[in-house]
Amino acid sequence: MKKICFALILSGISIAGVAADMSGMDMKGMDMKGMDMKGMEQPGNKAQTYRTTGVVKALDPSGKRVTIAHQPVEALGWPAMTMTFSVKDRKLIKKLHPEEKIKFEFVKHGSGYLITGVN
Ligand SMILES: [Cu+2]
Repeated sequence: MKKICFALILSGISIAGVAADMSGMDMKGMDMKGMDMKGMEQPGNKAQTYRTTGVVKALDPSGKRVTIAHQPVEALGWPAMTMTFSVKDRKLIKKLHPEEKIKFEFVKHGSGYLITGVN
């Protein structure tokens, strides 16, 4: 009788132990995901950089703005849309052509968005 009770208690403990380990692992996984995202999007507390792809629709003659039909930007909750971005460096815009498909990165800049890199 005592032995049976002991065995039940032991198995009870091991089951609880496994359950605790598993929930611990799940939480660790979630924490790490959150940390990874923060780490990637806010390196050294600089402005957050967003990345997406799009098609160049219009190039402003001033060389400082470009209109892009871009894919959704999950980090901003943006659907796919066509919008105009400022461009940090005129050299970036010189490489672009209408209807060209590009991968680009941008940051929030004042009330608008500024493209900081194209590839
Ligand atoms: Cu947009």
